[in-house]
Amino acid sequence: MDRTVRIIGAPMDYGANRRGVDMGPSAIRYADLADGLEQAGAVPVDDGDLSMPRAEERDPDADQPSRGNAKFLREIEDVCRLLSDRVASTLADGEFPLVLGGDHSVAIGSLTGSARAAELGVLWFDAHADCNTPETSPTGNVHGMPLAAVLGRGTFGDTEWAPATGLCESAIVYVGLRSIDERERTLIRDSEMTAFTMSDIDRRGISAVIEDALTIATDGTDGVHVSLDLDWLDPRTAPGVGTPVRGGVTYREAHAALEAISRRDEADDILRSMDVVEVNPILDEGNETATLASELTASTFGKRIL
Ligand code: 5AB
Ligand code: MN
Ligand code: MN
Ligand code: MN
Repeated sequence: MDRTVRIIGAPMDYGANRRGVDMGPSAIRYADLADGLEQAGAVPVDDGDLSMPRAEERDPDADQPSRGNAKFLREIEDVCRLLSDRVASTLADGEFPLVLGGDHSVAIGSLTGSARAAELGVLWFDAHADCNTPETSPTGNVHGMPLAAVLGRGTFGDTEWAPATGLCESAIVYVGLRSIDERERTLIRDSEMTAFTMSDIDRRGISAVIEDALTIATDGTDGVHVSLDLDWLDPRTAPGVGTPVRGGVTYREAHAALEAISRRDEADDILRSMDVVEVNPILDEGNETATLASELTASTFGKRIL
């Protein structure tokens, strides 16, 4: 399949505790992303990076959306509006949007953009559930809120972009959760989303879990968005992340999962958009987390050992 993959850098760090994760796009590109995509049979086109507003330059008196304690929400909304348009127009041109974060708040832009013209399922690979609202968040960091934001939970319901058109709540599937805040647990239980935790992977194996996840994410949808937070992996394998949690998937399990997606995609053409987020080169060792991000992306697009 000669698929054109448009690489969109989103060096956002407003949603995490700032600094470092904004260098993710460069580090992932440096780790031979374009080569890997070519080896997977795709045609990479690099769009460069979206420009980020500098908080220091903003008018301090301009209206901040008053949504609980969500930090830098105005800056994040501005960037995500741009990103959303970029993702939507990439899809309209028949190309595949690949968003490089940046922190996970960029998913607000990629998901709203991708769901604009399709019923969308989501595979969310993460240690965390990322469904706090400004009211429930223990930190105020928006990278812990993107799913609540696009579903319009809490005060996110007052925004003009939520709930995201086309986003299919019952086709949102978490894989690999192991760190959930108390009120996220309630939100997940009361939602239509499906959550596969690390215990599910322990008991059933990654291959069985990912097959179920794919079936749920594709049920009644036109395509799937893959959101890959590198803290999904065990921190021994992916040390360059801001919020590491012990007990994540191994190198092999991660590859097995993303190769399974590419096989399903070859059969049924399910992949629609993707983001790769939370790589923090300052915390990394020898760019190994960015290298992993690059390799896992190539696997998702069909790069094989043989
Ligand atoms: B990540 C925490 N749940 O809301 C919060 O890395 C952590 O995008 C969020 O998954 C981690 O701040 C966000 C405690
Ligand atoms: Mn995340
Ligand atoms: Mn995470
Ligand atoms: Mn993180």
